[in-house]
Amino acid sequence: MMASSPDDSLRPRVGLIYDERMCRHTTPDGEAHPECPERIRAIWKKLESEGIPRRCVVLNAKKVEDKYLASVHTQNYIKLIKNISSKEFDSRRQRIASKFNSIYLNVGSSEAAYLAAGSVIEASEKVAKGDLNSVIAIVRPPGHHAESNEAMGFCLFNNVAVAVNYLLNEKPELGIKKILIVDWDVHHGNGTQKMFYKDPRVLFFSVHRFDFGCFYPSGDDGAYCMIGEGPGAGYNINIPWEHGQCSDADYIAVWDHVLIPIAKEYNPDIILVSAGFDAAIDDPLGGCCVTPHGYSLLLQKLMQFAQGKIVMVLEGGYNLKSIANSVLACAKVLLQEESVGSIQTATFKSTWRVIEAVRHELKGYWPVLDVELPQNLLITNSRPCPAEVTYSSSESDVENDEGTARTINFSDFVEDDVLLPLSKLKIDEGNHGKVIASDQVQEEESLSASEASHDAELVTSNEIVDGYITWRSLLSKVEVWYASFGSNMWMPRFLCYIEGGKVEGMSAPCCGSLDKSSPKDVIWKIVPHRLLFGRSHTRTWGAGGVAFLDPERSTSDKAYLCMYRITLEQFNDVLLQENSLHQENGIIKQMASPLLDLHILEYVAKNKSLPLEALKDGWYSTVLYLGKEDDLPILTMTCSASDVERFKSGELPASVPAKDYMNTLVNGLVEGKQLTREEAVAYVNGAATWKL
Ligand code: Q9C
Ligand code: ZN
Repeated sequence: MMASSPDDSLRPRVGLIYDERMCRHTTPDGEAHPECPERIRAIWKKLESEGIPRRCVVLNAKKVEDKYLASVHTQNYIKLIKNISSKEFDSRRQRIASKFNSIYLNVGSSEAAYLAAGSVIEASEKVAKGDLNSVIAIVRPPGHHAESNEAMGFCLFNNVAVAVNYLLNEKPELGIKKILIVDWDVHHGNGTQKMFYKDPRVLFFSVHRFDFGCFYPSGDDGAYCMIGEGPGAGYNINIPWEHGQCSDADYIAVWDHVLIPIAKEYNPDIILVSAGFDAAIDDPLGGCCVTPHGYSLLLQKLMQFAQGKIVMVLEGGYNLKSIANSVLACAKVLLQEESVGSIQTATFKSTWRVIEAVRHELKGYWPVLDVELPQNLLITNSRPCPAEVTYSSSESDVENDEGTARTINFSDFVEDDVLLPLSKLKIDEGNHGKVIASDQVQEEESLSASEASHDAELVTSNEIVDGYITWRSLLSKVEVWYASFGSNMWMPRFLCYIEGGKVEGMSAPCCGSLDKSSPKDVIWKIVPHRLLFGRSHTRTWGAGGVAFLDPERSTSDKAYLCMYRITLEQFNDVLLQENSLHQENGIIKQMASPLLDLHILEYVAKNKSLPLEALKDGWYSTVLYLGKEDDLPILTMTCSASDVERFKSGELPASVPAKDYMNTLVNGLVEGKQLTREEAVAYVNGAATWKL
C-alpha cells in the first residue's frame, strides 16, 4: 500500500509490519500482565492517528518456517512452541509455562510467536535487498531473552537472532556479511548475546540496567567483561548501567563514546535494533527516563551506517503511552520528518565510569577507543548517582519505587534543579545577552578547558553548580513578550502567575513563578486572529467559557492582546500553570526541564505554531509565535487547530464567560485603555457568540 502524494519519491521508503493475530497471545486466565496485546495495538493506533502508515509501505506478517528457526532453536524446543497452543496441550500448557522464567502461554501463543519471527525475517530481507530503506516491526511476543532451548522473560522465539541467521546463512546472495545488533531494551539481551558470542559476523551491542547483576535477567552475562570469545572476541559489547534513572544524556554519551566510533570501524552492512522501549520515561519495569526525542536521536545516529539499512524490532516496553510516542518519534526519524527538542538532562557520573571501563576493556580490539576521554568532559558532565543524592526533609517529599524521585514546593526550587552541562552552552555576550544552548553533543573532541571557563565567566558563579548551569538560570537571561488575550489581560490577574495568590472570582490561588520579578514592560497590540470562548466550565472561574485564540491567522478578525515582557523562565511557569499541570494530588511539582527551551523557541519562531506534546492534556497546549516587538519574540498559548475544528463542529461547546471572568476581561481592556467598559463588554460578548 503506497500513498501517492507528489513528494513520495523524495521520501525514504519505510516499511511497517503489524498483525492483529499477534494480539492473541495473552495470559490464559485473563490476568493482567505488562506484556499485553494492547502494547502493539497502542503503537499501531498511534501511528495511524498520525497518518504514518499512509507514508510507509505496510508489509504482511508471515509465519516463520521451522527450518529458519532451526538455526537458533533446538528441534525439541521448536516442536514444543509449535504445538503448545493445540488442544492436546490444554491440560499441560500452564505447567509447561511455569517451568520457564517469566513466561505465560495460551491458545494464541504459537501463532503469535511464528508471526513475530517471520515478520522480522520479512522485514530484514526487504531492507537487505534494498526494496525498502528501513522497517519497523511491531511484533510480540518479544525475543531477545529467548535461548536455543528456553523461553524466558516474556520471549518465545528470538526474533532478531532468527532473522540475522537467515540473512547470513540463507541469503548470501544479498551480500550481508556484517550485522550490527543494537539492543536498547532496558534488559540485557542474553539470548542474542549467547547466539553470536563466538561470531565476528555479528557485532552485538546491548545497553541495559545491570545494577551489579541484580537487574533482570540477573547474573553476570550482561557485565562489560563479556566481550565475546574465539573469533568473536571484541564483537560483544555490554553497557551495564549501575542503577535506574538513566536518561537521554546517558544513552547519548554511550552512543558518542562507544557505539558510534566502533560502528564506524565495523562498517556493518545492515543494522537490526532490538528496540525495547522499557527504558522509556514512565515505564513500570525499567525505572529509566528516556524520552521519545531521546530514542529518535539514538536512531538517527545509527542512520549514517549501512546506507541507512535499519530494521527496528519491538522487544519490551510496558507503558502504552510511552511506547506509542517513542515508536512514533522513531518512525518520523526514519521517514526523515522533522524532530525538534534538545537534551535537557545531565549525564550520571556512573555513566562516565561505565564508559571508561568499557573503552578500557575493548581498546585492544577497537583502537579508536585507545585514547583518553577529554578530561573536562568528565569533570563538567557529571551528575551524582541517584543513591548519592541527598533529600531535603520537607514533608511534601514523595519517593517513587526507585527510592529516588521527589516532589518539592515551587518555592523550594533548588540549585540542583535540572542541570545543563556547560559544554553544551554557547553564550553570546555581544548579542544583547542572548543565550544559545547547543544540543550538538560533541563527539570525541569537546570544548577545551579554557573555552569552557570562558563561557563560565558569562554566568555568575551562583548559577553554576559543579560545572552545571540550571535551565532556569539559562532561560532567565532570555526575554519574550507573553501575549495574553483572556483573563491575563488584567494585570492583577496575570501577576498571580508570577507572584502567586489570587484575585476576586478565582477559586484557587496560583503558585506563581520561581522568579517573582514583575514584567519589565506592558504594551497592547491587535492581531489578526479569531478570539472565541469555548468549553463550559473551568477550575478557576466555575461555569462559563474561556478565551481561545484560533491559531490560524485571518485578516477579517482582530483580537486585543496585552503583552508582558517577561523572561523565558517565567513564560515556562505561566505555561505550566495555564495548563494546570503544576499540581498532582494537590502537590506542587517542580519542572524538571523547560517546556519551551531555546531550541523549541527557534522552531516556533520558524513554524509560527507548535503543539507541545508535554501539554497535550492541557487546554493551552499550542504555543503561537506572533512576530517580534523590540526584537523580542511575541509568544502566546492557545488550543490546537484541531480543537478549533471541534468547536466548529460543536463537539466542544462554545460558551460565554462566567461573570467574574467577564469582569476580569473587561477590567483588563478598560484599565489598559483599550476600550470603554461598554465597548469591552460588547467585544467579549461578540467573541463569545460569534458563529463558529
Ligand atoms: N521478579 C522484556 O522486556 N521480569 N522482558 C521478571 C521477576 C521479567 C522483560 C521479574 C522481565 C522480562 C522483553
Ligand atoms: Zn526489556
